[in-house]
Amino acid sequence: MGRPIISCRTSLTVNVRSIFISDVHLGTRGCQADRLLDFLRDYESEHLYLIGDIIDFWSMNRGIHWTPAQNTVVQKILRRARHGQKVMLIPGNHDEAMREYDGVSFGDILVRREYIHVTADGRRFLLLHGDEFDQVTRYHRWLAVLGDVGYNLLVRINATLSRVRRVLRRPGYWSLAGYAKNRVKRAVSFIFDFEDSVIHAVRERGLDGVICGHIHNAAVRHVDGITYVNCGDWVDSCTAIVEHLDGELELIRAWQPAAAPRPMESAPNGVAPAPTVLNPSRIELALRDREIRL
Ligand SMILES: [Mn+2]
Repeated sequence: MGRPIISCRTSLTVNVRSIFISDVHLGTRGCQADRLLDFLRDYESEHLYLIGDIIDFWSMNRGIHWTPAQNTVVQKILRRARHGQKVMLIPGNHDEAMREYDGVSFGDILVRREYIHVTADGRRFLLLHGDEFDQVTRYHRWLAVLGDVGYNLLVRINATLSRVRRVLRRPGYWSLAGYAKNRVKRAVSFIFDFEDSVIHAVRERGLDGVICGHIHNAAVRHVDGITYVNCGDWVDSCTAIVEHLDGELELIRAWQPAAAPRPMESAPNGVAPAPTVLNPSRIELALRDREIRL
């Protein structure tokens, strides 16, 4: 036994003021704990903000998928807290039980329902998970849980399809992407609706911006004087936000997927369209979007 030898990492640790991550979904098959560990190895910070859906209790009700790498993630975070980094957990909807512990510290990790972070350059950002602004999880919890089951199933089906595609080395296979593509437009409108309502709320409160998660769609956008920041996720896109020492916020993509073939709009001459690399969170959004219309 023993740890596998990790290939030599050439990158040096980057010191940043803050790290913001969300939607790690520990306890699920989809959680990309290894990539998160790589990221945490590369970035050191004074503040570490965990902005919701870190441990996925919803999914664990149906079965726990807990790997050694996921254990290490928890250990590394606890260690950071022990060594004086300011670690804060802001629960999301998948770890909503933690919301009852607003203001309580667990092993040097402070739990807050929401928090205002002041950047090095003096801007005030509201930190919150963001499900409060998702009409589905807010008003139709059972639909959200249903969508969650469907999402996990689709992710697994798609993983199998990808494997088959690789083995067969052929482009003409039935793809879930086709299924998803029809709904991309509505999924995009879901994202815009979410972002708009978050931005509206932040403006009402007289803040400079917001840093949230929940919709698995990382972004740093400036909209009419408000900075909208989303941490993305560690299930699909492997993204985080860092605040540099001067207060600048940057979106880090810890993993870039191999160049994806461009999706074709139509299938000329009866040839099946080229396979599209599928973004599972888009499916999740599409599912939710469909359910809103039920
Ligand atoms: Mn969430």
